[in-house]
Amino acid sequence: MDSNQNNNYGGDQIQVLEGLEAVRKRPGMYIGSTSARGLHHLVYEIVDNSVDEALGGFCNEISVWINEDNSITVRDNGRGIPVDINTKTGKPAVEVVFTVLHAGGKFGGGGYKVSGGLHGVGASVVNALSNWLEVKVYRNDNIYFQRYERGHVVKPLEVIGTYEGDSTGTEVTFSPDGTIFETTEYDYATLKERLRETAFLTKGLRINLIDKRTELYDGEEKKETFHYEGGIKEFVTYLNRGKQPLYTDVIYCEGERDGIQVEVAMQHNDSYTENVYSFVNNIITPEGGTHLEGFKRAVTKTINDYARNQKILKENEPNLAGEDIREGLTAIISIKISEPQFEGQTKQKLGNSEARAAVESVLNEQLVYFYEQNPQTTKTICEKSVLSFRAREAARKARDLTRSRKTALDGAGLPGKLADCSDNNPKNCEIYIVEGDSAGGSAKTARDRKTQAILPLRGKILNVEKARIDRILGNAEIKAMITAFGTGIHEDFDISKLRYHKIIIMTDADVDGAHIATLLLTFFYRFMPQLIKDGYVYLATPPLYQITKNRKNYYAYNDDQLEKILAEIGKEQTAIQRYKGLGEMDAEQLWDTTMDPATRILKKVSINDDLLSEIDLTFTTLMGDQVEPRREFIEANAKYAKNLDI
Ligand code: TSJ
Repeated sequence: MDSNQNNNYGGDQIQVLEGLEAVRKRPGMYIGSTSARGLHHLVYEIVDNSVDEALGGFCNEISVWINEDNSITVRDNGRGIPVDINTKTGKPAVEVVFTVLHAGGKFGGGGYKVSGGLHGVGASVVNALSNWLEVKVYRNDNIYFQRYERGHVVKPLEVIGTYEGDSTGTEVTFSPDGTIFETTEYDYATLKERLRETAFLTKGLRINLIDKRTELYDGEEKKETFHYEGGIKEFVTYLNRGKQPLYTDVIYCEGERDGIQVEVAMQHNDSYTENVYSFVNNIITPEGGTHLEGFKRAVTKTINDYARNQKILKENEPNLAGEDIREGLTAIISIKISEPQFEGQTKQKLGNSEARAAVESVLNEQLVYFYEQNPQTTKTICEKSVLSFRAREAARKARDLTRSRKTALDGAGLPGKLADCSDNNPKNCEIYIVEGDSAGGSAKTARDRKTQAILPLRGKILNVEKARIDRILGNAEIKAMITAFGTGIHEDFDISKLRYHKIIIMTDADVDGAHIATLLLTFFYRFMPQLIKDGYVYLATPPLYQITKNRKNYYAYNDDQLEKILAEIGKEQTAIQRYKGLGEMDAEQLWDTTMDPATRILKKVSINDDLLSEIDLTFTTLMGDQVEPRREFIEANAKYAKNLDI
């Protein structure tokens, strides 16, 4: 048995908190949403239980099947969920797991189960949101079986057979309820990436994914296996794919302090973006916490010590800042701790102070050793940090200029090209970022002066993916946006200072327009990601066609609409105009079609950050140096592109 097991299993520990009806009434409260994202979360909820079993050392293989009817089967080779009777409820433990909310979290089977905070709402939530769910437990030489429908037990737990050998385990199949989810179709690629991440974090664990929807693959099954003996070290290599690493080794440290297991892997690439992800008991901690602090402290201290010893830093020069050292760094910090405490509003920040000390101590010791053994690599890191430091110094002046000086009353310091709105309440205000001075002119005439501000941009803005901070902050268009928004950037970023609650990108409906929109989104994502996360960023939708008949104008935003309108009004005596750009519309047309809040179509930009490697890689691929990955991405995604006017 695992020495970290400190929660002996006892059926009596299970607490009855709420009925499953509450879950069906407000599914979003339990799984985030009922969109495709929520649908996929059901799988992770079930798989995480098997991963806990693996973390306890009781299981080394998990298989996930997407069945032909989009039901999901998860099977592991662990000990099998206990079936003995819980004295409080008089029911088998496995039944309690599936029918009582929060019951799952009260079992302390594995040594490192995440209790409280984060996920782990568990199997009962999946059960409540499924048409039906079946569980088979291979334990005590018997195969136990139970079926549930919409969370309710259909029959008592029964033994349906015996099995050969020592292959204990648990198998669960569930069919998500189509009356609850917007879609019930699983996406192979989404599950694949998430399961791959799970495998990276649990080295040695084998995860199989099998798609039985053979019609999708010319009659074949699709199957893949994820199994990484290198664990997070291989994860870092994977995250850096499509980038240029600065040195060949992935730096790897591992150790234990105070019963806390610490594992860190890292490698710099030649970009300017920091990609540091922290995990506690295999669960991502998006807001970091003490383990991340320990990591940052140790890296900053040991690199500064090395740079001074080697005289890369002169005596009179100040220390390198942590962010300089982490420029272009990809890293994973993964700790296992038996009683994690989570803090903060969303309970996503690790609070245990002993975790800070554990990470710091393991790293201080092992990094110094690595630097001694690998002087060339370490010198490369120091030199990259010094360059970043200099660029940041140069940028500071530029940045001071971009700090908004506008008070509630005066507009001093705002960019000259900005036509600001008069309302002082950001909630009522929106800013249109407009491609080109001519469209900017029409937009200024068209707008509602009280609530709509216009910022015209000349041509293509700088690609921030390929530039260092000093050049970025020296760029006039970027400066204008930062000043107009009022929030500052990076560590100065303050969402409460945002001057407009809608930031609307308005570009031509052609490939150049799409490119400019992508450049803007890259800038927002890298420098002000919270703008997107909090839902302040939108894309305007200008029409593609104007149809005129009997001096009446109709607008179509896509080809389907065009067909519909033509069918309605008749094709005869119409002189259809295909808009090439916003500049072809006069102010009134622009208002009617694109800017009038009563009739316009706005698309809200959102981030799905379930997969940590995906968005970063998308931006790197689309905006970075390497041509071949970009070509592949475009070919793979061409099927999603609409309204291309090439
Ligand atoms: F949560 C769940 F029911 F959905 C589920 C749990 C689904 C799947 C696919 C697997 C599991 C699961 C649970 N795999 N392994 C376990 N292990 C236990 O629940 C377990 C086994 C033995 C003991 C023990 O003390 O003997 C304790 C526990 C918690």
